Amino acid sequence: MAPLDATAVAQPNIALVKYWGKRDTALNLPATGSISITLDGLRTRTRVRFSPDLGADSLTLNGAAAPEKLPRITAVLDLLRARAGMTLFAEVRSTNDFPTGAGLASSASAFAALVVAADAALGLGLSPERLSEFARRGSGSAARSVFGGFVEMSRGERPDGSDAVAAPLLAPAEWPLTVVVAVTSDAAKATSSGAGMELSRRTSPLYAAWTASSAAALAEARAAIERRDFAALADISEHSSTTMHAVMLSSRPALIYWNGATVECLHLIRYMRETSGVATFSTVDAGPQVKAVCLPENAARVADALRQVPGVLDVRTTGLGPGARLIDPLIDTGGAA
Ligand code: 2P0
Repeated sequence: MAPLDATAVAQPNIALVKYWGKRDTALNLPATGSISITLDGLRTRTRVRFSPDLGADSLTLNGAAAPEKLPRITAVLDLLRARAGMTLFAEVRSTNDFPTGAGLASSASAFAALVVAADAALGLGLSPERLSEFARRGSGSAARSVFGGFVEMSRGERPDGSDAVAAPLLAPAEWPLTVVVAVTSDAAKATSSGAGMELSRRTSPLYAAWTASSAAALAEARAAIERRDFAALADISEHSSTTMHAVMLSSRPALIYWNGATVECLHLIRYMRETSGVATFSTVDAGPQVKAVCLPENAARVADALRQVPGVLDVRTTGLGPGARLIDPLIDTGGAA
């Protein structure tokens, strides 16, 4: 008998080699692969409860009903229900202990936690690879948060998307980097990643060059990670981030996810690396927050410096964390409530 009720925790991830563009929107297949690090500390906790007493799916996010986000959740639940051969509706309760929808990849942890909890509630027992595939249907980056540490997402070649899944490269303890997140806005972004990617694919003159350069960037980053070569990883990661933002900026109309404080943080991180030899590099996603990836011994210095930048609202420091996992809600009350 399936337990029908399960709770999972997942953390966001930050791509070092970015994904920006889809080859199939219906199956949510990425145009390129990507490489990411899964964070510790920023948590999404999701309970999924299927019941014959429910007349529809429902979603509560941070204690408030979130009907606007329900269709994407229901779409993923429908896939899992079909796999399980059952039709019960579900109540989904999710909490984040970090800003939602502002460039901290809340959809990554959200769909990774959802799929892991729903898989257990339905008694499916899916493999990590299949969990990653179902998480991808909710959000491309969520496929990566199924795993911890350094993770590579494959573009995949099959039309059905069964090989567009993530796989672990290194466990967190094998290269324990630290990430300092400078929060420069807590407003939800104006253009969702999905809509932004489609705009870039249709209108940016740089889009073809961006997707064509991906395989070389992935190989370079993979080699740097294998050698634990921070300088090489810094070089390719900053280049992937700024090139993705060049694609965004060259879309029509332009996608400008940065604010003034974002730009000041980018200058500061580069200055610290080039003039003071601090091992840090920047990466920015579809939002105004800046993530400074650091060797652990440099993180406090980077955090102190970013805190001084006008417009920085908050600075959070986190290590690398594990992939999405089930918890016993009666025992594990840590992280997001
Ligand atoms: C990434 N981003 O690789 C890139 C970099 C944002 C910028 O994956 O449409 O929420 O749900 O597949 O995963 C954010 O996009 O997009 C993202 P969908 P997703 O991390």
